[in-house]
Order: sequence, then C-alpha cells, then structure tokens
Amino acid sequence: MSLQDEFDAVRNEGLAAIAEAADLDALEHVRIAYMGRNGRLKDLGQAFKEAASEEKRTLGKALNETNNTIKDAFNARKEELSTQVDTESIDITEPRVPVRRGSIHPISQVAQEVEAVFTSMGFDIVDGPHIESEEFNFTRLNIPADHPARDAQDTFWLSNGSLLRTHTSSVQSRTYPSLADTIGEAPIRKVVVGKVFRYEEVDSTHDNTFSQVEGFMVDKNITVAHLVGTLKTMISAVLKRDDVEVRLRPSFFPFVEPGFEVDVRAPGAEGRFKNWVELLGCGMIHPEVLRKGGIDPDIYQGFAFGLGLERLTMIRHNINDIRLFNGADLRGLQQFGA
Ligand code: FA5
Repeated sequence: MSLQDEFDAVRNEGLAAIAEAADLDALEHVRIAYMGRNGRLKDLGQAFKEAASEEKRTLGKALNETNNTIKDAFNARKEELSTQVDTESIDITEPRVPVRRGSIHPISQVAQEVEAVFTSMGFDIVDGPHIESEEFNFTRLNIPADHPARDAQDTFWLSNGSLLRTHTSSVQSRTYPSLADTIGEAPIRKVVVGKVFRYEEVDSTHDNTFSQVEGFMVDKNITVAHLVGTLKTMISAVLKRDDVEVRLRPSFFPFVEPGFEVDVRAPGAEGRFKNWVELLGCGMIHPEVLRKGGIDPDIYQGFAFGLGLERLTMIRHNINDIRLFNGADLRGLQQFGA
C-alpha cells in the first residue's frame, strides 16, 4: 500500500469513527486513537519522515489535509454532542410525576392504638393461628359438637377437619395451658388483635372476614368491676372522648358466666354514636374453661371480652358501611391516610 493510500485509509476510518461516536466519552476515545501521542496520525507523520525526499512535497500536502480533515471533523462532532447534552438536560420546571403514597389501613391504625392502650394497662400482646382446630375454637370454650352455639358462628371448614377461626377466643383456649404452670405469677393479662372468619351474609354491618380484639385477665378476686373499668378505659382512649358510657346487657356465651353484651354511647358525639351501639361480648371466664386450661377456678377468676374492631373503627370515624374496609374502591380508604 502506498503512503498516499495509507493516508486515505486512516482519514476514512477516522471520519467514520468520529461520526459513530455516540457521546463525548466515545469521542474522546476516538481522539486518543487518532490524534493522541501514540495515535494513528502520529504514525503517518513517522512514515512521512521516512519517505523519499522527491515524494515529500506531494505527501506533505496530503498529510496536512488528512490531519486537518480529522481535526475539523472531531471539533464539529464535539460541538454537536455538547449541544445535544444541553438540550437533553433536565428541565427543573417540568411538573413531576405524582408519587402515590401508601397509607396504613384504618383498621390497622385503630389496632395499633388499641394495642398501645392495653400495653399501658400491663397487658401482653399474644397471637394465634387463623387456621384453627375445632378443639380450640369450640370444644375448650365449652361449645361441644352438638351445642347450638356453634350455629351462631358458622365457619369455613378445610378438608382436613380444621376451620378458619370464628373468633379470637380461640387464643384464650390456646393460651391457658401454657399459663397453668406460671399462674402463681398472676395477674395474667393478655390481648389479641386479629382476623376472624364467618360464613355469613355480608351487609353494611357484617362481613365474612373481620377483626376482633380479645382481652382476658386472670387473677384472684377479679370481678365484673375490673372488666367494666378496663373496657371503659380502652374505649375512651381509642375514641378520644371522656363522655363514653358503657351499658351491659345480660347475654349468653358458653365460655363466660355471667355473660354480657356491651353497648357504648357518647351523648356529646355527632352521628350514630350519640345513641347506644352494640360493640362487644364479654363476661367472667367460665370455671369450666379455666379448668380445661389447667387453672383451678376455685382460686382464680378472670374476665374476657371480644370486640369487633371494624365496629369500633366505624364509630371512631363515623363510617356507615363495613364494606369500605375490604372493598376494592380505594377512595374511601384514602381519606384515612397516615
Ligand atoms: C364473640 O365472637 C365472642 N367470642 C366474644 C366474647 C369474647 C364473649 C370473650 C365473651 C368473652 P360475637 O359473635 O358477638 O362474640 O362477636 C363479638 C363482636 O364481633 C360483635 O360484638 C361485633 O362487634 C363483632 N362482629 C361479630 N360478627 C361480625 C361480623 N360478621 N362482621 C363484623 N363484626 C362482627
């Protein structure tokens, strides 16, 4: 290949490499390869020096042209890429894509508050499984297989004979045996917050999946007065009012004796809560339940209650349809962002 051909080849390859450089970094690599200290133009200069003196006149001109062509192309491409960066730079006045913030579900918010109040009263937070045995959900709570109370809490059965727990009272029956050995350290105060499930028609106040708060206390000389005091403290704290009134109506739950239904109202409140609203079931733990759990009912007594967390949250926020909590329309829930 003659030296002139080499000049042409280097010029063409250099121009192609410059044109292909997609950004300033790539262009810098091309510059080093062609115009750098050990670049290809330098090699051409070296070859020119070694050329015969009669050829140098024409070759010198050609070498200059090659050098200048590559330098000009390089400068032009550099200019082009620099302005491209400018036009692609960030426009800080452009409105940003709105960030969609999540929020804690209103039931979880109230659950956290309920747990905080009970913790402040010395209760431990305990938990139990959603998939439960008949034994813990019914039998140990004094509800044997043929007892009509089972009909009031129809549930979802699994093919292996387990069921979805119908109430958090199942955690009572799970917890007593483990307490039996340490009952000498009474008082025992436990609270459970969790999901429960019932095979039930859904309407504005009933869901098939809802949450309960179960509290129970065992000690010597426990009375209904302790139960009422505990409930009033919790309800007043969660509803953030000091005019909460509590009304007990006799009721039947096989695992308490006596048993009560509790209604609450706040005379100064707006909305439904001004009048009595049914909130929970409770009572003194049935001696038979304590005995089944290994605790001597002649020495120890206790109270227990189970409250619907959705009902409490509905009163707190004046919500009139329970379906808001588990429904697919997020507009309702988004009002409670926290
Ligand atoms: C019980 O579940 C008892 N385990 C409560 C209890 C515990 C009594 C300890 C005595 C001692 P009941 O089925 O009434 O009871 O339910 C308790 C509360 O759960 C009700 O007062 C109500 O607030 C709520 N609740 C019941 N069914 C539903 C439902 N389908 N949807 C939403 N909340 C419900």
